[in-house]
Amino acid sequence: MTRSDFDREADMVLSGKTSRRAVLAGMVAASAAGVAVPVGAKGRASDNRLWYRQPATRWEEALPIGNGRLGAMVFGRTGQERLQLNEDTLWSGSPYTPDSPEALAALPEVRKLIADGRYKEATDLAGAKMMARPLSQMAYGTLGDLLLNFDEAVVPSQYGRELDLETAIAGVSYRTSSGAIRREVFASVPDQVVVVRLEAEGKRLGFDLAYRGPRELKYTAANYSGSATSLSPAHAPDWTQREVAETNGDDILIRQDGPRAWLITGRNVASQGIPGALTFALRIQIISDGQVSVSDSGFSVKDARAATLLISAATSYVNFRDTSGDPVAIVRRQGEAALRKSYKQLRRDHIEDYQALFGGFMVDLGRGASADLPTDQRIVAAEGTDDPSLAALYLQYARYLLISSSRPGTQPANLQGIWNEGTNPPWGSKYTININTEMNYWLAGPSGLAPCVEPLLRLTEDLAVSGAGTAKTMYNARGWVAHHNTDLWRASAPIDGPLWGLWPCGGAWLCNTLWDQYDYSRDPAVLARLYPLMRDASLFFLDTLIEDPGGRGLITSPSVSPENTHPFGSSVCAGPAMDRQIVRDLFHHTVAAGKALDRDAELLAQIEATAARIAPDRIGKSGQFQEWLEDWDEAAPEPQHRHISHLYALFPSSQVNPRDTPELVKAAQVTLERRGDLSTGWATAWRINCWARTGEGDHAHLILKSLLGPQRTYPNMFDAHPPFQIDGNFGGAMGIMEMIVQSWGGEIHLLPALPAAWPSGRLNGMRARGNITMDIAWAQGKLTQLKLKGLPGEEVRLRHDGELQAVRLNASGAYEMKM
Ligand code: FUC
Repeated sequence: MTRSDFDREADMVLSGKTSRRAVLAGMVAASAAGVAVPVGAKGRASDNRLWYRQPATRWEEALPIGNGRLGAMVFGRTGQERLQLNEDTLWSGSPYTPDSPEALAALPEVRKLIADGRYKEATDLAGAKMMARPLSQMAYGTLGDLLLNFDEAVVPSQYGRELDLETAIAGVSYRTSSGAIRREVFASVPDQVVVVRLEAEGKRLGFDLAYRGPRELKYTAANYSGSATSLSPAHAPDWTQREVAETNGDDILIRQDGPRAWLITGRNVASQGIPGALTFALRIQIISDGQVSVSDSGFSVKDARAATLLISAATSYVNFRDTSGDPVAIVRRQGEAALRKSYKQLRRDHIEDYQALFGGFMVDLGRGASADLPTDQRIVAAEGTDDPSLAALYLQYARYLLISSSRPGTQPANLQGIWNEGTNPPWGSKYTININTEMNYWLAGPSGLAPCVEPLLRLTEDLAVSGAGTAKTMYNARGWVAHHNTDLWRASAPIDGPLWGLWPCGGAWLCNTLWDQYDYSRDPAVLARLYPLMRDASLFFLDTLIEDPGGRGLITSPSVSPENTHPFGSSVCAGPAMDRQIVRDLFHHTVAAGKALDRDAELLAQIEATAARIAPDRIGKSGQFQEWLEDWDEAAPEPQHRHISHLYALFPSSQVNPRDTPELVKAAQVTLERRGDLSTGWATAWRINCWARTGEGDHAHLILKSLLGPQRTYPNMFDAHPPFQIDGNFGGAMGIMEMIVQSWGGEIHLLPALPAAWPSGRLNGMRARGNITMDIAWAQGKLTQLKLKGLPGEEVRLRHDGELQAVRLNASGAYEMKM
């Protein structure tokens, strides 16, 4: 781009014909009035935005942007702007195989100790012989901070900061004595760069750029002490006790890379004795009408009316066994390619790409009194007052977060999506697959984000490779297995200790999650990739399920009911309810998929026969849904434990449902009552979904209110476990949809758990299983409109107010219900 191109563009600003002066003036006036900020927006601001009247002081106030791979937290500060950066493959360590070679020999004895009721001894033996070596997995780390130190210390007025979910752009605007300032930041998928745009009216911009590497960002538990929480110590995050991992970011080198770019390179670090093997590169390119000076030691812009920073980043990660990539070549290529586009073009291409996913889905649950308050104030008010449009915003924000953290070709959303400030994040910011990773993807199919699931499918394909080794080494079994956690290197052995790790169903639950997602889109290409994963996961259970000595059917052993201690001083047991439910689903899905593809008939028959022999669910003496094969629930030491693993059958599965198994639903309600409504963020979200499945909309809504309040939602609307964990955002969003529409058992359930707090509303673009898109509206609690789109001629079964109705889509695949 030539200098004159740039000048012209600087005058045009963002939305086309509007002059920069007019846009800035309008924005500042609007933000002062506490209303619309979006550039180019006409009329009232969209409700799809987060906005604030002050800069972020702490990380949980900063606003996340991301393109699935690159993430940034934008603080919106006025003297020194901070952009905290992430790249989704910057983890510690290198390819490793932690499977214990001593596990197999110990397996029969561990099983026998369990069968004899000697649980503590079984735990000790498994702890000594079966656990991963090393005992912990690798951690996801930060890429460091970019700091923009502005020349002038200003006292800003008319300050506004926002995240526009319609465009996926974070904006900051304020006025100084010499004019208006505007910044925009977004992460582009088509151009693979984070773009920062700065504009000034009246005055000239000047700033220095500084980089703060990961090592300086090492933080400890103390950083979280301010988190609002009423959790009991038993629920407090256990990561605080862990040793602080070594930091990423050794050997940082900063140098000039051409006349207007800076190149920063470094290496990841060793962790738990696994050496580091990744190199990373971060490149910052500047385009400005001002004076730019770049050297090995400094980077500054003076006297500019506008400036654009193009930030590219990469590591040498190729896949979980290959770290031979060339990140410097990648960031140069991406940075130079982006340079060929004008700012306006980069922005337009970004918005077009983003809206292809975000658009077409609309939710309106009504507008309450707090709807026009800044987002942080609405969160504070949410626990006490109904704010239906905050619930709608929460749902759209979750969609935004998934689009921004999980795109075809990237890593899946981890415990923090892709946003992580430190080098010792809670639980390593890994993939915890005994609930958290699965929860991240529940909303994808229903809310029209099927393409965002691809990274989870690819991770599972990797795990089927590493997990085949684990199955052979630890269990001498065919197929593949993954336990309760995995990382960038797809480690699949049990970690942390038997209490948490000795659980063989992580891979199977991933398969079930992928099947459910497939069932929304029915994309044959996904089915072809998924079937072999499910089949081989099934093979593992064909080889390892054992007959319950009490004659109740087939069970897993050893296992745990995730992370919950039974009355015998351990969690280690045989045949917990969740395992039986997960394996039953896995077997049924495998058979359905294999038949659809006309594959492996003999094996499928064996799987089907084995499925029928799995020990059934049981109701205990208090009328509760039994968590274990034995009726231990009453005596378990943590009756309000956050995991509700045995209710997997109710949600996300539909093995237990009000139509077919009302007695078990009643038992599930007894269990939900005993467990209590409040828990960690994700566990609160799971409870909402379960209550919605039982048809208790008001109860689900009551819990939702606590999720939306300041105990469970940070000012930037990130879910608080606490600390920040993204699963609650995704799971809570799913819970909101489940109250309005459910899709299970071959039927679409309309308004199955509508809370009184949302008497009127509309949801457009929601999906049901079978690739059906629907628009639904209601008023005074009654259905007023239903439109469906799907395959021409297809029959769709609708359930509403207890009545079942089969309707047929017309020749163009449409159906409209007449009220
Ligand atoms: C499981 C949960 C914790 C936390 C961690 C990441 O271990 O029990 O609450 O969410 O995953």
